Amino acid sequence: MSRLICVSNRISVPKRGAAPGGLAVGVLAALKQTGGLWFGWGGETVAGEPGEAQVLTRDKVSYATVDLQEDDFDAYYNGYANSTLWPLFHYLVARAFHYSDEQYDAYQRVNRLMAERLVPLLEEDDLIWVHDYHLIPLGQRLRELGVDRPIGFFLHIPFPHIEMLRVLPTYAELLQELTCYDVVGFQTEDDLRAFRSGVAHIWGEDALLPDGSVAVGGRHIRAGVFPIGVDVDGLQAAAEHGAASEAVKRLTHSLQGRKLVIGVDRLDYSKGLIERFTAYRRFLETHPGNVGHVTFMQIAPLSRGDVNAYVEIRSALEQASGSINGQFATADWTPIRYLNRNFPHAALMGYLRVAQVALVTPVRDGMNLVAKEFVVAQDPADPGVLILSPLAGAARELTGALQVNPYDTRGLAHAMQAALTMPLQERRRRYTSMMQVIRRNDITAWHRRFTEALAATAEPDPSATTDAAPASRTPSRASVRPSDVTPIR
Ligand code: ADQ
Repeated sequence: MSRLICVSNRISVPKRGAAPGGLAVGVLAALKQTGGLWFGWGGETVAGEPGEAQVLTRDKVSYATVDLQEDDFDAYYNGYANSTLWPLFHYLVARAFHYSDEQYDAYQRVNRLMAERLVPLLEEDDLIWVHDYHLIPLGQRLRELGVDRPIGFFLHIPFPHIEMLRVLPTYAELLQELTCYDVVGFQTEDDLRAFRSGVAHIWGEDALLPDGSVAVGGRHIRAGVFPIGVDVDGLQAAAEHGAASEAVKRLTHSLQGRKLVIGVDRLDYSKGLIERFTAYRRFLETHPGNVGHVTFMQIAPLSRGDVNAYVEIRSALEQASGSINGQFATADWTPIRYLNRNFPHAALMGYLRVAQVALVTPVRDGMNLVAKEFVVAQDPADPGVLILSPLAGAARELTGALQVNPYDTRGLAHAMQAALTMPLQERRRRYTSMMQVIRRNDITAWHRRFTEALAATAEPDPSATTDAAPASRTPSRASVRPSDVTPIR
């Protein structure tokens, strides 16, 4: 059986306490089931040329960490990855987009370094699975270094339609890099369609094959939808256990019988937190019977604190929560509890279980695992209600949620009232329908479907185009012919 190699920007070596994030949760769950190697940045920067990867093995999983060069890190991570690609892919160009050639060059250098440090660790039968927008060029760099194994790429965040993507000066290179993989995976059909719009823009409609794959430069690339899921049984057990913990008991005791509305998100402008706070204020204003009877707890650990847009959103949220509390609080009630902290996952699941309502209202999100985690955490006999943005990938699957546009302040306020007063029978019906799809698309289904698709590319492909060179996976760079850019940079 092939060994699975997962590659991501940042890796979570056990005990070092990595920041939480959906990608880390998903990759670790996959590797714990199959065994294999997780390769990525270990969190250290160095002044000179970074050395070889350091490998540490725990149980079935090996963790290989590389250092990054100090001078490149900021431009690669805070710059091109998180101030260019992140806002662009979330359709938030006006809010936070910035482009610089220097940052793009650093992004390319880091990808080259990662490829060079990964190659010595590879074995003959490996399947290589690259994760997320930080590492889009990695596949092409590995091919240039002679790697001939199947290489797949999964994008955890949304993929923008070509009309948004081509705001990026380097969009043609980005599409070319994606077509160097054997499998390219997205969270939803919408993302896949958007990718196909980019392929058609550069290579023409003929490059789009009916089964969703694309044919570029004589190569056949499987492009598909692989919605990420959660470990249902593990999370259910954690939620039950967490709900009985001292921490959760202290929370419920402090609520004094009030209903709990909860939000759990990394502090990120894509998560719709400002809009959510505004809607909660509107809810208290327009449904005054709830004043003093509902508590909204928003957990939002800080992330990407070196990026300006994140400093701004943090300060805006502090201001908004302070102002709402100032307007409505009484001597014995605080309307918003706003916590910038990480919690052990079991505690978090316990908090989700005791909440009556969850607000998952991103203005754009690849999937959003918290939406699925909230549903799984519920007591089936008395489940809470999920209010979900239709702009989250999860909305495609969780049709049993109350779906409201995150910018619709009045609609969100109404939904909060409807959720808090929803009859038990309707809550159970919605919960049951959502659990069915969450179970079907759980974390095991996600990595099994992806790795099977990747392994299948190691077999001879009967549907490959006739001009394909069967012995080589190496794509031809000359195949990029965008209509409105010069491909040579
Ligand atoms: P994220 O943007 O990080 O992930 P999300 O999918 O919600 O968003 O995952 C966050 C994870 O971190 C969840 O498992 C959550 O429980 C955990 N978490 C959040 N706050 C926490 C806290 N305070 N303490 C402990 N744990 C916390 C990216 C994409 C998403 C996509 C995922 C997975 O942006 O759209 O769903 O990857 O592909």
